[in-house]
Amino acid sequence: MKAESNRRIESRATHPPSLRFDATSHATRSRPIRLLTAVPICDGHDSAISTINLEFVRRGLEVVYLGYHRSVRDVVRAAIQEDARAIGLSSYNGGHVEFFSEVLRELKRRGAGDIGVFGGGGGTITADDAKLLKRRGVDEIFFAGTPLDAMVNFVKRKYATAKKTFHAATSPSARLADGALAKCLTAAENGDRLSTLNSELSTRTLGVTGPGGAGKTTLIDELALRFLSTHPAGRLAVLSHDPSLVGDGALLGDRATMIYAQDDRVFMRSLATRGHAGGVSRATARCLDVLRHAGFDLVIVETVGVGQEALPFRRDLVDKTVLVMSPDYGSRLQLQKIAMLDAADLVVVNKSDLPGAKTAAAEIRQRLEHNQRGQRLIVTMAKRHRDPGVDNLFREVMS
Ligand code: B12
Repeated sequence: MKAESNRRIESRATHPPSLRFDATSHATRSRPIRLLTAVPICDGHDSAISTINLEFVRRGLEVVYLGYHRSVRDVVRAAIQEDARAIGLSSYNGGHVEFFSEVLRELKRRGAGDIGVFGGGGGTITADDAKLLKRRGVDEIFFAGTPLDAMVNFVKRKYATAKKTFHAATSPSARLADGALAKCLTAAENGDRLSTLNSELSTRTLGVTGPGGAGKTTLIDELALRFLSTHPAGRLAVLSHDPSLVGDGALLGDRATMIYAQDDRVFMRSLATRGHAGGVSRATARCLDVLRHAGFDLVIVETVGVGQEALPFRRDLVDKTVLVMSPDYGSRLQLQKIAMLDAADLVVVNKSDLPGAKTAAAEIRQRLEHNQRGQRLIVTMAKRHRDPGVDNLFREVMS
């Protein structure tokens, strides 16, 4: 089975799918500015950037937060995949001259010199360092005492329009580079016209949903690890959602918890729901189409944290669905009300080290047996390295 699936994947790698997108930009519609923020490697000072992120979101920006202790490579890969207009770095470890400069170099090396770079770091960045960094191409350095308002105004002025716009024309025979794919996804998200060809290749799609805090992102990261190690030539995409229901801003934070998904064979994209309730975005189906046509072997869609009534995956949106629950859902009566327990193909009770996990698994198993739909229950502890429960889940997903 595994050999067969690997053969299929390798043949895709040698014959990449042909793909063409015709995106016409509706320049008049307002779209949130997307930024990527991060704290450099060997630096755990994340309190400044956390405050700044929240203000950016409150003022209508979409902020993909990569977290702290991040390498140049991770920062640049993420900014390109997310089609961010700019990277905001918060640096306190004293290595800012080297780190900011290396980010600029790596962006240019990967053909993404249009992505802006700015940042701050209290009193650790001197005025002379800031001058040097600006000469090298950094757009702005903010010093201690700068009001948040000044930073927001700078971002809205400086990054109001994308420098490089996507029109069309990816070579039909070439596998899309991250940057071109990212621009296609932006076009799909913005409702631009797309035309795709050559849809005969099949991509496995998996939908993962569940309440906030159940451990969906960690579980997906562990699935990514297993995918990468069992499919040496395979490519994985993750489409991850966070809410923007009130206002235009959104904090897209799933990358900050990902470790294994920071790999060159993984393409991750964060989507804000942009006013759409129910767990995914209006653009999810279109973005999934783009990823299917781009020839990924597996695409995992992670919803926002959802409640009892949510059924985020339309009948044909994904091939298989997983509901991730933690054992603390409340009483047995609560279980009767969770709609996804009727719809999911696989149900995972994660955090099996928590008290009550055994009872939870027994109650949920009984609930699923009552459905008589052959739904599988899997018990996991995703935070544990090499958890056998996650191994089982991976086998079920790939079967
Ligand atoms: C809070 C703090 C901590 C907290 C961090 C909590 C956290 N989770 O962030 C704790 C106590 C954990 C800590 C630990 C350490 N710290 Co400390 N810490 C500080 C401190 C006091 C304040 C930094 C801060 O958050 N300021 C609040 C922000 C909002 O204000 P600001 O810095 O002025 O930033 C403004 C602008 O620069 C701008 N800005 C900042 N970032 C960004 C990013 C973007 C995108 C934008 C637009 C703007 C922007 O926004 C602010 C607006 O006014 C500084 C000293 C100082 N006064 O700067 C030391 C300091 C940074 N720490 C220092 C050190 C040495 C350490 C430790 C190594 C100590 C140790 N031996 O363990 C550890 C390392 C921890 C780690 N894992 O990296 C040194 C760094 C020295 C250096 N680089 O040469 C400093 C300078 C203290 C000192 N004088 O020695 N630290």
